[in-house]
Amino acid sequence: MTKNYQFPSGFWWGSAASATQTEGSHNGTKGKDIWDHWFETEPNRFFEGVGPYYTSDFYNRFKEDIKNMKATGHNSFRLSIAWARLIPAGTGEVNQEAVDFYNQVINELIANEIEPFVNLYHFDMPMTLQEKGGWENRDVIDAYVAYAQQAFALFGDRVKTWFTFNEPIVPVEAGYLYDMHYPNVVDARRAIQVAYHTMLAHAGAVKAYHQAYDGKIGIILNLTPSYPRSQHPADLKASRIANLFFNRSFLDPAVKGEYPAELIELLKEYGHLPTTLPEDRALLKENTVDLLGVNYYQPRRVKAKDHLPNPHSPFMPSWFFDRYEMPGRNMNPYRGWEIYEKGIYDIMIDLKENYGNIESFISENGMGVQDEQRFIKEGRIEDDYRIEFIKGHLKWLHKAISEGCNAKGYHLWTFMDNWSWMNAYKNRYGFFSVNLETKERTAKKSASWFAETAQKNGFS
Ligand code: BGP
Repeated sequence: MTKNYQFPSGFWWGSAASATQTEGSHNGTKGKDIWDHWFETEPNRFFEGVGPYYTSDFYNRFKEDIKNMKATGHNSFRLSIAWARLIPAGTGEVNQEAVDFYNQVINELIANEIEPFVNLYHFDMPMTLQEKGGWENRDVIDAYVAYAQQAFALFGDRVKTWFTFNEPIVPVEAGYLYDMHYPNVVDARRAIQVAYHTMLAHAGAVKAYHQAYDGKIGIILNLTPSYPRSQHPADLKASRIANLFFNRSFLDPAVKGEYPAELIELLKEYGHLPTTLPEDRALLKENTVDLLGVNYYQPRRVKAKDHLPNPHSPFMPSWFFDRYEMPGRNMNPYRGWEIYEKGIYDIMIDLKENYGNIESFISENGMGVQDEQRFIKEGRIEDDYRIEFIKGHLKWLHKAISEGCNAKGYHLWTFMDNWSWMNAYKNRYGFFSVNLETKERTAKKSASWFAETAQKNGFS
């Protein structure tokens, strides 16, 4: 007998996107951000010569896209505002052209009964502020809060669901530990300061929002559940520390208003506590989130170190654990990420048991695939693998909800194929494919499956 997976009424069906990856139109009034700068200075570093200028052109085609969202069963959609488009110099004057653009997008979504979820920061630091040190500079916290206040004032009458940051750990890891994003620093001390300042900026924006508005504000975290190789105490410890660094370093301050004591102890022991001010503690404690977006792609499999780290090598989170290549794991061969559907359930149970069952939703989940054109039949990409991927994750989300988890929705990454940070257009994630020459959008099979699922509020 086939089981029926029916979701609670009002479940959020939709998808997510970000400004840099979709908007295009960089030649007008938008200020430069770190992506513009990095691509201009090192175009062949990661982008295959295809920079963030070359997008699906949401800037000019959002009406058509929103119509397509409606047809795909969306009742909600997450976009991000490009800080450097709204305030080109990072601080000061607001760009009226940007205000008009975001107003039109928000109004169009609402007119189509799609609730706009607006995220303020998706990896895109304005270049003027990066030149002043970016998140290493405490003044940038004030600049960010002023930007957030500006956005609330401009759009807060209609936008009732806000997010301060998408995956704030990514710029920390990729930009300050692993040399994968600009500014290409490899220095754990600086990374920790960046992470800490980002959380203060987040709390400052939450405070400003709660003081003047009655909607909800949250943060979007990419949670990667840590699974130990075995129940051996050394493996368990390795897994616990990975979880502290990669999940709890943002999850705990965002939801509980304080950092885990074990993380503080560990950083203290190695002389890596960030520079703080006495008032920071109250700011974090008093300004926790109303809801949490969970981006889930892959778990983290870890084991105890095979070899002790060289004590003279620079401090790194990887001092405390090794990655564990679990035999037989199910990999997405294109992106190199493990597909482990149950991870979504484990995250939700953790939120229920350890984080007060905070309201949450899956804010990103998706499958990047190369060369999808080879799956075309009669003019349509038959992406059954994506449908199976979504179904598999939704089943575990359904189970979590049936056990009392406070999960309110599911957003796919992403609505249409888009440009990405390190591999340009190699991996495609969308419900819609985009012809990069003509910008023509074409629905994949998953789009009609999702529309039907959203319409029935479930599947069997
Ligand atoms: C998330 C980001 C998205 C998106 C996605 C897919 O981490 O929030 O911006 O890019 O991952 O990753 P990628 O495009 O690198 O395959």
